[in-house]
Amino acid sequence: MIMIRNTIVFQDQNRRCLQRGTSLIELIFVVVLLAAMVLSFTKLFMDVSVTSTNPQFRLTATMLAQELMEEIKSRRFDENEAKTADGNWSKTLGTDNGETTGSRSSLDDVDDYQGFTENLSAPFSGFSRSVSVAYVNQDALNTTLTIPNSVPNNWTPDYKRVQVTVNQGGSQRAQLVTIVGSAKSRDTLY
Ligand SMILES: [Ca+2]
Repeated sequence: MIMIRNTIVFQDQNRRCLQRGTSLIELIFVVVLLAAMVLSFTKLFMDVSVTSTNPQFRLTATMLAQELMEEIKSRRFDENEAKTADGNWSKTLGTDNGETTGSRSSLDDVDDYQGFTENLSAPFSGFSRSVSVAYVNQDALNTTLTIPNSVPNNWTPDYKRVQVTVNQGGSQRAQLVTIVGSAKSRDTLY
C-alpha cells in the first residue's frame, strides 16, 4: 500500500516537473516571438524614416542645383567675345587667367565652371555641388565632345552642355543639364 502511494506521489511530481518544463519552453518561445516582432517593427520604422527624408534631400538638392545653374547661365558663352581668327571659341575649358573658383565673382563665362566643386556649409552641411561643361554639336546635344590636342580651324561648336550635380550623404540627389548657345547659335537654332 505504501509502495502504491509512493508511486502515485512520484508520478505526480514528474507531472509537475513536466508542466514546469513545458511552461518554460512556452515562455522562451513567446519571448523569442516578441523579440522578432519588435525587430521587424523597428526595421519597418527605420525604412519609413529613411524614405520620408529622401524627398526633403531631393527638394533641397534641386534648389541648390537650380541656384548654381542660374548663376552659370548668367555668364556669357565664352571667354572670347567672338570666335578667334581660326574660327574657334576657347580651345580649353575652365578658368582663365586671373580667375579662380574660390572667387566666383571672377568667373565671367560658362565654361569657367568646368570642374567646379564645392562642399556647402550650414545650413546645407553635407551637400556638395559639382559642374561639368563640354562642347556639344547641335544635332547631338547629349554627346559631349573631347577637345583634340591640336584643334582644327572652325572646330569648336556654338553649344556648351552644362551639368550641375548635387550629392548628399554619398548619393546623387539632383542633377540638372542645360545647353548654352552662343549668340550666333540662338539665331540659328530657333
Ligand atoms: Ca572666364
